Amino acid sequence: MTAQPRLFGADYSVYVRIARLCLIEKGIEYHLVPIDIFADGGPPTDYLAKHPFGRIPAFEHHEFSLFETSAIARYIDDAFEGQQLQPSDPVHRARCNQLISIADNYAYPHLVWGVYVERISKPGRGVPTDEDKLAAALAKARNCLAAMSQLMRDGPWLVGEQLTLADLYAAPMFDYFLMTSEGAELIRQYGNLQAWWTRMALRPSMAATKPS
Ligand SMILES: N[C@@H](CCC(=O)N[C@@H](CS)C(=O)NCC(=O)O)C(=O)O
Repeated sequence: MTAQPRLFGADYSVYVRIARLCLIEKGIEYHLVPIDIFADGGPPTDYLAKHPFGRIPAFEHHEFSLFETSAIARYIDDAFEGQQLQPSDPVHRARCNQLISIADNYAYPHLVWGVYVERISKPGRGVPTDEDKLAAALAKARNCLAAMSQLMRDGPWLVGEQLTLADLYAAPMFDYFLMTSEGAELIRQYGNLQAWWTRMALRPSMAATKPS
């Protein structure tokens, strides 16, 4: 029986970083157990017992094991003391859940895979950028930022006055996206998102989880 929760994954992973941000913002000590999902030959076969879909992260706390980051993040917030990362009133909670869903379904595929991976990650591995895919992803990214900017209004955080899971979901995705010149240029068109990112990037939790 382990006292500290265990998170299985790698520091390059957006979703592992989301879970780590939740743990750090709550002030919870944890073990990061290295699992490289993209290693030659895939992850260790016994990892599939923790995550049958073979993704990262997986999470364990005492005898309880969990996969899927949205469940992990909410469990961390609900099961531990510390600052609440989910609004308690229904309107703000719904907005938080909506932004998490936007991050999962639109920001992750378009900002991270469509833009960052095509523009930076693939060329870094000697694989040419698929310019058509990049152009299509940039159009979707523009749509994503416009929607988020509109939902966020004046901030300072994505859901008003309180840092929430929505911020911790979006930030690792924006971090990769904003490494591209296209991403850096696009966010300048959305003053509230730009100010949010400046605020978010200064948090010690972001520095502590920066991919190596
Ligand atoms: N729905 C999963 C997604 C997790 C996910 O896609 N993780 C990525 C790393 S950021 C991964 O494991 N990718 C491996 C793959 O696609 O095979 C969650 O919310 O935890």
